[in-house]
Parts: sequence; structure tokens; C-alpha cells
Amino acid sequence: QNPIKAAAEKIADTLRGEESRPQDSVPGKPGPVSPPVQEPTEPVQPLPPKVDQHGPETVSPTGQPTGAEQARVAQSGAYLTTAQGARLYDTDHSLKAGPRGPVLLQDHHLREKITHFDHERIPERVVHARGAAAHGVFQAYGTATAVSKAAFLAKDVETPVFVRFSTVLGSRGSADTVRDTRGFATKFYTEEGVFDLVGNNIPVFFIQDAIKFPDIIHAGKPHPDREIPQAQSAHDTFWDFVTLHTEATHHTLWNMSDRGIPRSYRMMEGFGVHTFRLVNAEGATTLVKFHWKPKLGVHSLVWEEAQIAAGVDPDFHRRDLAGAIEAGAFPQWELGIQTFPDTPEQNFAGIDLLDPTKIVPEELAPVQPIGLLTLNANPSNYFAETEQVAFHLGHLVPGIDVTDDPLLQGRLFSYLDTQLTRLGGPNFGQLPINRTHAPVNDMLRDGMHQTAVHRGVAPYRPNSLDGGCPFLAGESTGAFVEVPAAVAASVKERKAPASFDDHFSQPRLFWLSMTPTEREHIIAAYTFELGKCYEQAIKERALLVLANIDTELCEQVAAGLGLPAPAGDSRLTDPGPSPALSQLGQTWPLDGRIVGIVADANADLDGVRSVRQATLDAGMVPLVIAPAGGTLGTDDNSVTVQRTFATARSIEFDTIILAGAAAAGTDAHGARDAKAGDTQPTATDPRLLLLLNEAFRHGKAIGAWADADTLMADAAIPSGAPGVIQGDTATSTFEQVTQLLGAHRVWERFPTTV
Ligand code: HDD
Repeated sequence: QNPIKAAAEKIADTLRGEESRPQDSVPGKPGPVSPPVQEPTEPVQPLPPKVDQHGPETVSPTGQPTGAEQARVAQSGAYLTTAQGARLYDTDHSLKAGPRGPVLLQDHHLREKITHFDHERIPERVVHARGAAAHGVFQAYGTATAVSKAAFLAKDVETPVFVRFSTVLGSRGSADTVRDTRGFATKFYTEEGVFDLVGNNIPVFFIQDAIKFPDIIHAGKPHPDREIPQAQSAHDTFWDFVTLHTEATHHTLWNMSDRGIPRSYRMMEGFGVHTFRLVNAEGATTLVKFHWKPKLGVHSLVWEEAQIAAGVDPDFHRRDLAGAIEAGAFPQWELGIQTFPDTPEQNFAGIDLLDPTKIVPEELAPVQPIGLLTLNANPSNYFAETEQVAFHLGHLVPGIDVTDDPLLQGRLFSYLDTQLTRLGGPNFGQLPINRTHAPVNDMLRDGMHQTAVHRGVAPYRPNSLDGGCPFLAGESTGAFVEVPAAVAASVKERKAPASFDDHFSQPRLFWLSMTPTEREHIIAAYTFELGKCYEQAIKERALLVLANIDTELCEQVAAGLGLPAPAGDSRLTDPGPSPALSQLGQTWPLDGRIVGIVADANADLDGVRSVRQATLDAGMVPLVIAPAGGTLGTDDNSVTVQRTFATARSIEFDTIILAGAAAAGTDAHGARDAKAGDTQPTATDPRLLLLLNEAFRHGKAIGAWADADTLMADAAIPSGAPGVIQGDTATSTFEQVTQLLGAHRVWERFPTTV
């Protein structure tokens, strides 16, 4: 058989989804994962779509593939065709009058190819333009049935989901690791219709009323004259606004904390932010706040890592999410609710539940778990799924309703409206990623991009010509009926309630809940961001705001800016800490963590192999780093190199382990300096020293199982420093390092200046 034809047929088979998933890799089922965790970036057959990828309509409620319907529609048959299905014999040359002649207008393929290309882009999201997403499954515990009749919350019900994470300010091509809030939007394809939970990784918002949203976003986006800086809050307009509009203080403080620079989307909390209203089968209502709790804990980068990643790997978070899912380390979150009685005051412990700049501390209202989210499949096509997904807070199901939070109310308008421009018309709900899994029988008709072929002659009610169809449902037949919540009789006015006036006591609560290390990071963040502002008046105003949070915070930032600190506010109270707000002090699972193993040809390669295996066994990803690429050791027992001193940067690794002789620093010379026939050891490669020094300063565990004193000293790592392990064997070194990894970083090394 013609080999090209054979290859084409193989690709066609793959596109039809005929390859089978490994039997034991059951997406959505927590527990042992398969295939075993491996380096995410290693190319693995089959060709795309790979086993870790799904299209929107290829996943059953349990996450099982149901047949690659989408791939079939978009790509069926082995031959390249026009959009009309005519097979093509050449796509490399335009039709010309002779080989050197002018191009002929009649070349339909040329015109179709170029025209389609010219229109490939759609407007990016006005906010949250940069994002990454994954498919998954939500498995309800049944613990919410007392407060909500939503069918997908009933015990053991499994619901397919699509989750999109994002940054707020940057453009679609901006870096992942900038200091910003992260979006956490979840689409539940329930049997009663789509439910969207459109939240953030920060539980409070900058503003209390949606009418201020254009103001905060205009202030945060790049300056309108030069369009700089990209994806940053460290500039005058942002700080101008948030210091004049002090209801932004709480959210800004969270942004300046480690929450503004997450280590991974997999290690972020998510919050519905607003208070929602749940309704149970008896019609009783409860006010709730939604929380996503990551199984891997809440972890952050340090600022220097975030900055390095923005240059070295701008796709850091996107790559991490896709890589973990591809490797079988499926990220998981528990969905939880804080519940509050639905009283006319809509107030809990003195906190106005309609004010989206306030949290209710978990110590006052514990988060009760109601289900488990597992992300188990990467999208097959970024544009079709991640870019075209359209979330909306008005996508509700019976059992979940909104409240009068003025921020939420404005959002209910904005999300539908924005899709009309972004997705080009009112039929975006028909896009595969947005389609509900419930039966649809609407009377919406026509419009741009209508792909449904509606039948009947009477798209109106009442009608007799279509036999009265479709019929109206009642509550007993699953209708979504708004909760008849009372509205206090009042007059029309543009005002906020007095209970929205307190802008500082919760920022102070947050500050007082931080450990010294976290406080140090906050001080450094404010000092950096305000240091990037030009206008003195803005810096001075920011210090006045900080004086209302905490005197020490204000004084330290003032010292960094070289400005006098305004007098502390004598009215500062002590609300007491909420320990749940701190990210430190616990031990977390290690799934998907990256272990860098530095080795060279003279290293203890048996030890390297055993550390690699132990890393895999622990559900982590080992990456061997060597002076140059290729393999180390003899052909039949070699170790593959995944990173070289040129491609490895410390940000990628959660720990660095130095193998045997490499640790001595005598032979780990760079490929750059090495020459064939070198017998004498050359000086240690400066890139290795940088790797170690950065890993040290960023609080990462470092291990070695040969005498590494000289190398550590050269890398400016003090002798006896915490978290630097000198082991006897590969195994004991690995074990000691692993002990440290559970705490995420070696916190004893902080505070530092990063
Ligand atoms: Fe918003 C997108 C989260 C307030 C207007 N928002 C968007 C996304 C997230 C949030 C996660 C990205 C969804 C995706 O991945 O497609 N937004 C929030 C949260 C808010 C919030 C947690 C406050 C609690 N948003 C907010 C307000 C307005 C908007 C007050 C307007 C008045 N948001 C939008 C939008 C976007 C959006 C312009 C842009 C793209 C889109 O909706 O689909 O409509």
C-alpha cells in the first residue's frame, strides 16, 4: 500500500476516535491514576486527539467517551477538501496563467483559504481574555439536598463540567503568572439545563455595584495612550482608582498577597463571591456562599518566580494544567457551601451578605462539602472550546437562585450582552461547548449563525397550529420558578446601604490572619507596585489607605518607597485572625509536583534511576537535567535527559536533587564549554549555579547524595541552611526531600527579599 495513503488513513481512524482508552484510566474516578504520571511534554502516540483530550460532546456524564462526533463533523474522510467537500489535489500553489503568470481570480480554493484565514479571529473577552480550560465531572455527595432541590446535587449524581481558568487584565496572549485575580468559571451540563458558577480565586470584589465595573477595568487595563503596561496592576491608573475608591481596598490587599500569584490553577481556591439563594424541595430557602477547595492545597509562586516565568514560560499555568491532566494527575476540588438563614436582613454576624467586598470567616460559618470536581480531559481544540465557551450567571437550574447583590444583578445583564459581540450573534448557545445536555424546545428563531432547523409553523404561544406545543412546565415538572423573595418597599434612588460603608475592617482581618512570611510578601508587593507609579500623590494616597489597615504595613511600605508614613489610625480595631485565610502551616499531597534531578555522565546513574522511579511512584514528575541533551550512560542502561542547563530554569521545579558526582560540582560543566576529548574538569556551569541559587532563594528543598559543599558555596547557599539535604544514598536523599515538599516550600528560609 502507498505509505502516504496508509498514514492518511491512520490519521483518519484516529480522528474518528477509534483508538481505545486504557482500560484502567477511568476519568472522574478518584484513586489510583493511570497512565502513571510521566513527563507531560514527552510526545506520546496516538496522534491528536489523544486519550487526555475530549471534545464538548464526546464525554458522557461519567466522563467516558461517547464517540468523537465533533471530530467527525469537522474532519471526516482522509482527504483534504474545500468547505463544500470537493477533494483537493494541491494546496500549495495558486492557480496561475503559467508558472510565472498572474494569479487567476477563478481560483476558488485560494480565495476560500485566504478569506477564511482573514476572519479567523473573534474579539477577545473584554476581561478574562487569557484562559485555559478542561473537561471534567462533578460528583455530588448528596449533602446539599436539605437546602437545594437541584437534581445535580443529589447523592452520587455525576454531571459533566467544563472549567475555564483565566487572568482578568491581560490580553489573550499575555503571560500567565502576572499578579492578578484569577477567574474560575464552571459550566455544569446538568439534566435540568446548564448551571454556570462564574467565580474567582479571591472571595471579594473591587466594587459593590456593577455600574463601577467599567471604571475599575479601565483603570486596570493598559494606559489608553501607549497601551502599557500589559497585564499589570503596577501602574498609575490602577492605583489612582483603588486609592480613591476605598471599597476596592479588600480585593487589592488579596491581590497584593500571595493569592495574586498562584503556583498553579490546580492549587487555587475558587469562590462564587456573591451570596446565592438555594431552595429545597419544600420551598424553604437558604443563603449560601460557594467555595472550591483544591485537594492539592492553596499554593503560590514567589514574586521573583512569577516574573521569571512571565519571560521564560509565559504559558506556565496553561502548560501545568494540560500537562497534569495528560499525565493522569487529575486535579480535584471539593465544592462547599457556607449556609446562612434567609432572614429579611440578609446579614450574618453583622456582615451584610449582599456586600461582595466582604467575606464571612470560615470560623463563623464552616464550609460544608457538597461534591467533588475532577478535571480529567484536555480540550481537543482551544478555539472551539476554551475561546467560544460562554458563561452567564443567569444560567441557573431549579434549586439555585440569585440574590439582590447589586454587583450580581449587573452581571446578569453583562454576560449575555458581551457574547453578542464576542460570538457574533444570539445563537452562541448552539456552539457545541455551550450546548445544554437537557432537551431544548425554545421559541427563539433565526439570527446570525443559526444552525438548528426548527420545525413547525407556530413559534409563538398560545398557538393551535402546532397543537399548542411546546407546553409550559410547572414546578412539579421541573420548571425554573424564581423564588418569590420579598422586596422591601422603597423609593427609586442611586444609593448604597449604610452597611456597605465599612471598607477597612475586613482588610485588617485579612492582614492579621497572615503569617510573618505572608506579611513580608504583601509589603514587598505593595512596595513594588507603588514603586512603579510615577505620581507622588498616588503613592501618598495609597499610604493613607494602608494606614487604615495596619500601622506596620503602612510604615514598611512607606520605608520602601522612601516616603514618610502617615500617622497610624488610632481607631484600628482587632477583629482577631481567621486562620483559614493563611496558606501556610499544613501538609499537602504531592501529586503532579516536579522533581528536577541534576546529573551528568559521571553521576551515580543507578541512583538517578531509583530517584526517578520513586518520584513516579509518589505520583510526581521526574525531569533529568544535564549539561546537554540526549542520554546519559551506556546504550542498554541509559537515562534520558529531559532538560538541559540551557532549557531548565528553577521555576519549573518544586525541588532540585543533585545526583552523585554531579553534586560535587567538579564535572557538571556546561555543554557550552565542553569540548570533545576534555579530560580535566572545567569550572561549574554558571547556569547550574543559577538554578541552585534560585531554587534556594525561592524556598525549594534541595538534596544531594554526594559531597556538595563546594557547589552549594559557589551557588551562595549557606552551609547548614534549612531544607538543604545532604543524604547518604539516593533513596534517603529522596525521602528527606519528599518530607519537605508536603509543606510546599521551606518556609524557614523566609522572610527574604523575593
Ligand atoms: Fe465578570 C467574564 C468573574 C464581575 C462582566 N467574569 C468573567 C469571567 C470570570 C468572571 C471568571 C470569565 C468567564 C470565562 O472564562 O469565559 N466577574 C467575575 C466575578 C465577578 C465579576 C467573580 C464579581 C464577583 N464581570 C463582573 C461585573 C461585570 C462583569 C461586575 C459587568 C458589569 N465578566 C464580565 C463580562 C465577561 C466577564 C464582560 C467578559 C467575557 C464574558 O463575560 O463572557 O461580561
